[in-house]
Amino acid sequence: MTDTRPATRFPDQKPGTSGLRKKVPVFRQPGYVESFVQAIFDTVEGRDGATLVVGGDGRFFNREAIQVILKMAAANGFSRILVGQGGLLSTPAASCVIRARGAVGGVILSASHNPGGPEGDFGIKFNGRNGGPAPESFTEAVFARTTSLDTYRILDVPDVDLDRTGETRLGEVVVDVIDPVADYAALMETLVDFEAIAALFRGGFRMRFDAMSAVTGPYATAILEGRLGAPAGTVVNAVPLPDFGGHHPDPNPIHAADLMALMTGPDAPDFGAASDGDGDRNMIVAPHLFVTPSDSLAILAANAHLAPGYRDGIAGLARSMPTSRAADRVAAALGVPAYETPTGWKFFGNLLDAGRITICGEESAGTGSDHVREKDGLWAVLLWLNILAATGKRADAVVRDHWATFGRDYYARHDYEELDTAAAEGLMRHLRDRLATLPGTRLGSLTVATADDFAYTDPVDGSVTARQGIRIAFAEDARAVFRLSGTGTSGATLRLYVERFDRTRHDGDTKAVLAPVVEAARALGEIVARTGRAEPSIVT
Ligand code: VG1
Ligand code: CO
Repeated sequence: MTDTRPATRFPDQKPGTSGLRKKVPVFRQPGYVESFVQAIFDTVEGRDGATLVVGGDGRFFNREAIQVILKMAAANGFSRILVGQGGLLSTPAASCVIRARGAVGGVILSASHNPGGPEGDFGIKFNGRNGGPAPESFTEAVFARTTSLDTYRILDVPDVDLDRTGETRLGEVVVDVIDPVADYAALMETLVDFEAIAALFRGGFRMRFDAMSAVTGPYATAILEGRLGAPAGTVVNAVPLPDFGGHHPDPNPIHAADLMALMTGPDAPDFGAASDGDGDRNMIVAPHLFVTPSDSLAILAANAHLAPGYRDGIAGLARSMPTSRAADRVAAALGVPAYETPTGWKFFGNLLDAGRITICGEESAGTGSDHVREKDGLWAVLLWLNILAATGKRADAVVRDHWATFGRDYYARHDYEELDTAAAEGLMRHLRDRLATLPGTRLGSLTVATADDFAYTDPVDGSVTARQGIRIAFAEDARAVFRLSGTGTSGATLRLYVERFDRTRHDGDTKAVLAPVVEAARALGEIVARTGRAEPSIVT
C-alpha cells in the first residue's frame, strides 16, 4: 500500500521567519507539498513509532494539504497521528497538544495573518517535541534536504473523514481526530482564574472578541462564552472561513477597523480583543485606547503574578529585538533577566526550555509564556481579563498606571510592502556599510549614539544568528530599527520600527512624538529615494 514516488526538487523551499510561506498556486503545483513534507520527515529524529500532530488554521487548501500529510505520515514510520477536527488547530493549541500528548512534533498549516483564498497565502511549518517552532538548524537541514530529494513515500488509501472525532486507521497507523479545543481549554484553566473572570462577566462586564473569521473563533466561543459566561455574541466573526471572509486576518488597528471603531465610539465596551489567522497573535484595546503589543507584553509581565499560573512570579523576560524596551523596564524592576532575541518565536524556545524566561513577546502582536512554545493570542486575552478581575481597574487605567510607574515607550511600525527586492536589499546594504560612520551624526533634533547590525548568541546552546536588523539608537532615548520581513510572499517588505521613551509625559500623540525619529530614519535609510515611496504602506 505504501507508494514510493519520484519527488520533484523545488529550488524555493527555504523556510523564513515562520516556516515556508508561499502563494496557494505555488503550493498547488504537483508534488510541491509532498517534497517539502518528505524533507521535513527525513529531518525529524525519532519518528519511528512516534506520535505526530497535524492541524491548520482552516484556510483555503488546508483540507487538501492535510490529507496528503496524513497519508505521508502514515508511510513514514509514525505510529499515531493526532489531527484536529475539521483539520483545525490553532498554532498555540497545536503546541499545547504536542506537549500534552508527548508527540515528537507537529506539522502546522498556516500563513498566519496573511490573506487566504485561491490566490492568497498558505504555509507549512514544523514544531518539535517541545511544541515550539523548529530551530534554524532544523529548518536549514530541511531546506538542504529539499535540494537532494529523490522520492517521497505515501499510502495509497482513501481520504480520512476529518469531521468526525475518534480513531480510524490509515494502513497500520492510528489517526485520531481530536476536539481541537479540549486540551487547550484545560490548560488555560490551570493558568488563569476562571472563577474571577466569570464573576466579572456576571457583574455586567462587556467585551468584544473579534476572531476575524479565523481559527480562534471556536476557542474563544468555547472559553469566553461557554466556560466564562460572557454573553452570546461577545465573540464576533467566530466561524473560521477558508478566505477569512475576504479579510486580512491581521489584528491591528487597520485590519480590525470595526473593533477599533467600536472601542473608540460612544458605547465602547469594557474590553476589546482580536486574534489572527492561526490564533497566535492578539490585539488588545481598552476603551478609547489601543494598547501597543510592546506595552501589552510589559503590562502582562508586570501583573502576571495576579494569575494562579504565575503566582510565584516570573523567572525572566524576553522580547524580540524590534519590540520596544518597555518589557526591559519591568524586568529591571522585578530584578529578573531580560533577553533581546531576533524576530521570530523560534528564538524564545531555548530560553523557555531552560527556564530562563517565563514570559516573552514581539511587537507584532505576539505574547506568550512557558505554558506552550508558541505565542498565544487567546492566552494573552485571558491573562488581561484575569488582571482586570483581580485589580478591579478599567483596562485604560491599567495602561496609564503602568506608564506612571515605568514611563511610556511611544511606538510605531512602518511597513513598506511589495518593494522591489533589489532596492530593499540595497537600502539595507547601504545602511550596513555606513554603520561605523553613523555615531555622532545629527539628524534634526536627534543624534545617533550607536548603530549596529543585530547579532544574537543563544545563551543556551551558543548558536549565533547574524544580520537580524539594523539598530540605530539616538542619544535622546529614541530608537529606529530596520529589517526586511521573512514572511512575505511577494517582493520585499521593509519594516521600520520607531520608538521614543518619555519618563514623565504620557499623554502625547504617538505620531507627533515619533515624527522626528521617523524623519531621521527616512533620511538615514534614504527610504524615499530608494523605495520610490513617499509614505509606508501601513503604519501599526
Ligand atoms: C512577522 C513578525 C514576527 C513574527 C512573524 C510570524 O515576521 O514581524 O514578529 O514572529 O511574522 O508571526 P516578519 O519576518 O515578516 O517580520 V505569524 O503570527 O505571521 O506566524
Ligand atoms: Co499568526
